[in-house]
Parts: sequence; C-alpha cells; structure tokens
Amino acid sequence: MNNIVRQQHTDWIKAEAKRLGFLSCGISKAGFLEEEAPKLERWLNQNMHGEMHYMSNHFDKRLDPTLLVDGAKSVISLLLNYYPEKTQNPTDNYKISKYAYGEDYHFLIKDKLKSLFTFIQEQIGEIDGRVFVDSAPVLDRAWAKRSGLGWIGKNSNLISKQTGSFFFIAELICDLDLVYDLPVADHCGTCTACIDACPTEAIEQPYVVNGSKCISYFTIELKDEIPTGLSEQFQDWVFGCDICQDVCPWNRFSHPHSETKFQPNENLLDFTKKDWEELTQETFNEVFRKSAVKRTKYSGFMRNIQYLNEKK
Ligand code: B12
Ligand code: SF4
Ligand code: SF4
Repeated sequence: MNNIVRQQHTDWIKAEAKRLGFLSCGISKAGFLEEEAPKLERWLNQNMHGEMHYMSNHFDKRLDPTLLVDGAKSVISLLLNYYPEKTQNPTDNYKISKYAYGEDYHFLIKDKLKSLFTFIQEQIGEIDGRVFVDSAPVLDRAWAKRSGLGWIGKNSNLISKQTGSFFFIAELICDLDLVYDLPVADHCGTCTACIDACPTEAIEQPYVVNGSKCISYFTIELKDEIPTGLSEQFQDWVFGCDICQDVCPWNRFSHPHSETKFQPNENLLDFTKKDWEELTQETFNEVFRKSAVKRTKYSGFMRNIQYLNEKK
C-alpha cells in the first residue's frame, strides 16, 4: 500500500471518529510495549493491584496486542469526554466520581467502536480487528500516550493540554497499515498538586499509583471489608475518587460533554447525606438505572456509606 492511500485511510478513520463523537483519535503501530514491561512487572510484584486479580492475568498479552488480535498492525486509540456540565451539590453530600454520573460508559463506547469498525470495513475493505473498552488486557493509557493523545501525568492519568483528563480511553486494534502519530511532551513540570492532595498517599512516587491504596479501589473494586481507620481520609467519596484530577491545573481546560446518555439523574445532583443514607433498593435502581455504580450493587454502595459513618 502506498503512502497516499495509507494517509487517506487514516484521514477517513479520524474524521469518522470525530463524527461519532469521540474527543480525539490517535494511531500507533501495534507491537510489544518494551518501556512499560518492567514497570508493569514491578507494579504487580509489589502487589499494587491488591485484590484486582484480573490485573495479574495475561501478562504477555497485556504488553503486546499482536498476541490478542491476529496480524494486528495498528492500535487506534480513542478518547470520549465525560466531564459533566453540572456537578453534585458540594455541601452535605457523599461524592460520586463524575465518570459514573450517567449511563455505564462501556455500552455507549462499544456501540461507537462498532460503528467505527463497520465504517472501516465498508469504506476500506475486509479488515480484521477487535474493539476494546476495558474488555481485555490492554494498557489503555500507554497506547493513548503512544498515539499522541496526551501524556501520562504524575497521577498516572492520561492528560491532554486541550481537554484535561476527564475522558475514557478505548481502542480498535486491526490489521490495517496506517499513518502513525508521535507522542507529545510531558507537561507536569514541577507541579505536585495531585501527589499533595491524595488523601491516602496512593501516589507513592510521581507517575506510580499504588492501586491497592486508592479510594477508587476501596469503594469500587474491593469486595471484602474496607480496612478500618481510613474513613476520615475518604473525604466523603463513596464511589471512586476524583481528587487527583480535580486539583490538576490542566483540568481547567475540561469542557462539558454533549452525550445525552451521560446526563445524571436529578436526584444524584441534589441528594443530601440524609437522602443517601435512607436510600432504598428501589431508589438506588432508579437513580443509577444504567450507571456504572451498579457495579458495587446496592449492598456495596450502602457499605461504603456506612463505612464513612463508622467513627463519626
Ligand atoms: C486497574 C485500573 C484501576 C485501578 C488501579 C489504578 C492504576 N493507576 O492502575 C483503580 C481501581 C485504583 C483505578 C482507579 C481509577 N481509574 Co482506572 N483503570 C484501571 C485499568 C482497568 C487498568 C490500569 C492498569 O493497567 N494499571 C496497571 C498499571 C501498571 O498501569 P499504570 O498505572 O498505567 O502504569 C504505569 C505507571 O505505573 C508507570 N510506572 C510504573 N513504574 C514506574 C516508575 C517510573 C520511574 C515511572 C516514571 C513510571 C512508572 O508505568 C506504567 C506502565 O505504563 C484501566 C483500563 C485499562 N484497560 O487500561 C482503567 C483506567 C486507567 N481508569 C480510568 C479511570 C477514569 C480511573 C479513575 C479516575 C476512576 C475514579 N474517578 O475513581 C481512578 C484514577 C486513579 C488513578 N490516579 O490512577 C481510565 C483513565 C482515563 C485517563 N484519562 O487516563 C482507564 C483508562 C479506564 C478507561 N478505559 O477509560 N483504575
Ligand atoms: S483517585 Fe483519589 S485516592 Fe486514588 S490516587 Fe487519585 S486522589 Fe488518590
Ligand atoms: S496535578 Fe500537576 S503533577 Fe499531577 S498530573 Fe496534573 S499537572 Fe501533573
């Protein structure tokens, strides 16, 4: 395939990604993630994944998408904005991560990825590939970084100079040769706002988050009891935690999404602590109808609220 055709295919894919509502699209050559391999190994050896056992599975595949998708040549990385226009009432409230305000992103993104894949097959031809959004062992941030969509900040999130970090990352991995993007520079500089603000000291060193110390892990991933003595540090977060992103100066550039499916239920924004404490299974189902909060189920969500009240 000559360069002109490759460029044309790349331009079509990026234009279609934009039309489908993705914030941005960047592409890199599929292959082994050499730089990340020893870092992932160290992260796992130090048990920074805690009880997230799925993180220690498929070590080789996680580092090499050609082992996941036969004949893979390109990783097409896509970002989807979830920054909401309105946030929760800031006083007398339990906090829920902004990413979980509306419908579960997995379904919405998967639909968009499938549409993009269909477009590629119709426009370009018989292409083999697979779409991914947290559905397989893929290092989302490492690929998005390689694809030039941002840099990985000291809080370990991917950040873009234009839009901050309140977006999801997904991929389409396929056997089509495309034009590859170049990584962008790190713009964290001397800033340490996220490290200073993290209440559980989960950002153990710049760029390294100990997952097993993160509020997001305790409130969403941990199925067992949350260890006692941390409730003050949770600062009223009951589902995930946005602190290290809220304090990041680059998030001044976040702008609200326009996905109707990400609009929150009004109760979620207006409820007081008392309302949350009195939440019934029925209201939980209504407020979080298709939300990712359902991951903890009603019992897990109430466990988190009770945990915060343990010593108060
Ligand atoms: C497991 C996981 C978690 C765990 C562990 C977090 C973590 N930092 O890994 C927990 C439950 C805590 C979590 C929390 C959150 N998560 Co999460 N999570 C994932 C998941 C499924 C895998 C991440 C992973 O591979 N971790 C393994 C470690 C090794 O990866 P890493 O931190 O990127 O590792 C790099 C650094 O540690 C660095 N490193 C290691 N050692 C060293 C040493 C030096 C010297 C240096 C410089 C670097 C370095 O290199 C490593 C390799 O690149 C991804 C989805 C996916 N498939 O990628 C989503 C994902 C990363 N999460 C996401 C989100 C939104 C969140 C939360 C913001 C949710 C919330 N509001 O509560 C928080 C943010 C917490 C944080 N500051 O990281 C988004 C991030 C989007 C973005 N803009 O970056 C993702 C990509 C999901 C998605 N598809 O959109 N998450
Ligand atoms: S999400 Fe919260 S607990 Fe986790 S690293 Fe960021 S500030 Fe710390
Ligand atoms: S708060 Fe500062 S150090 Fe942390 S990710 Fe943002 S710019 Fe980087």
